[in-house]
Amino acid sequence: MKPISLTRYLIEEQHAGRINADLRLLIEVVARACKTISIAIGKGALGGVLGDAGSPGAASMNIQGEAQKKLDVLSNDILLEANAWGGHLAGLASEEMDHSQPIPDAFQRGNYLLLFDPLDGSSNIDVNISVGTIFSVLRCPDDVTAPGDEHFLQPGNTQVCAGYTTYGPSTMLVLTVGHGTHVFTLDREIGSFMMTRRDVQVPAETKEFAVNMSNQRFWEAPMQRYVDDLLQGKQGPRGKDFNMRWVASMVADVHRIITRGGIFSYPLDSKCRDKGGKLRLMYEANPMAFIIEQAGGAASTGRQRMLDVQPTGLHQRVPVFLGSRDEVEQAVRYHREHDAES
Ligand code: AHM
Ligand code: MG
Repeated sequence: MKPISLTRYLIEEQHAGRINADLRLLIEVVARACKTISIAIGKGALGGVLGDAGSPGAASMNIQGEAQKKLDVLSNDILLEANAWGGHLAGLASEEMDHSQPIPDAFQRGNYLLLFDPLDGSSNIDVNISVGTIFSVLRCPDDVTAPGDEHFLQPGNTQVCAGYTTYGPSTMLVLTVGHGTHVFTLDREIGSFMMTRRDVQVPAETKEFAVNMSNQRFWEAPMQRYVDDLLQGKQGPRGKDFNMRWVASMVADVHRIITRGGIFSYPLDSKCRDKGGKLRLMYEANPMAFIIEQAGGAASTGRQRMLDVQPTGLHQRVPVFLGSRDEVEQAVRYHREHDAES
C-alpha cells in the first residue's frame, strides 16, 4: 500500500477532531523548516556550513556556555524565520537563545508556544554522523498575549505535540499529537514526508543500553550499581547479556530505541550535578518522553516520571532514562532502593 503523506495524516487528524487547523499549520511549518535544515546539512563541506560559528579561534557561545556550530545558528534561524509569520504561535524558545521570543507585533499571534533544540548532537556534524531537530508544542495560557519565559514553564504532560527529525542516511520525522507515535520518511524527489510506520510500539524488554561510559566514575551510586549489573550479563543478577550502543547524538540514540527498543540514559554525575543533569528538560527530555510514552515506552529522571517534572527554568537540565518500559523501571528500581537505604 502506498504510504500517506504527512499532510494527509494531519488533515485526517483534524477531521477526526484530534488537532485544530492552527496546530496542523504549525506542524507543517516545522516540517518544512526541517526539510530546509536537511538540505543545508546534506550539502556538508560543499555548502560551507561545517565548523564553528563566530570568528576563527573565537567560536560564539550559547546561553549554556557551549560553542555554537555554524549549523546550530543556521538551523535556529531557519526555524525562527519559518514560524514567525504563520499566525499559529504566540512565542518561541530555543536551546540557542537566552530567552524566549514573543511573535513580533507586525505578525498575527496564535495560541501555541514552540520550543526546540534546532540541531541536537551538533558536535557530531563535522564527522558526518546523524544529528537532529527536537521540538515541543505547548498551549499559551489563555490570558497571555505576549508570553515571557515563565509561560513556557509547564510540565511535559501538558504538551500537545512533540517531534524530532533525524538527519541520517534518510531524513525522518517522528511525531506525536498524543494519539500514538508515527514515523515519516522524507521522499527527497517529491519533497514530502511520507508515513512509513504508524503507531510505533517500543518493545517492553531489551538487551541494549546507551550511555556515555566514560562518565562511569562520576555517576551516583545507584547508576554505578545498575550498570555494573548490566555488564555482568548472564552470570549476574539480570541473567542476560546486554549490548551497548552510544552515538552521542540523542536523536540518533532515541531513534534506535524507537526502531528496535533499548534504554537511553544520561544520568546525574558529579560533573553536571550542580546544573541538575546534562540534557535539557524543555526541548530535549520532555518531547522525547512524550514520543516514547506514546510508543508504549517510559521516561524518568530516575526518581520521577519525566512528564510530571514541574519546570523551574527554560534551560533547566535533568537526568534522563528513557526507552523500553521494563528496563526503565529497572533503572528506577535501583534509584528507589538506594534512596530507601540511605
Ligand atoms: P547538544 O544539544 O549541545 O548537541 O547536546 C546534547 C547532546 C546529546 O545529543 C547527547 O546525548 C549528549 O549531548 C552527548 O554528550 P557527551 O558526548 O558530552 O556525553
Ligand atoms: Mg541538544
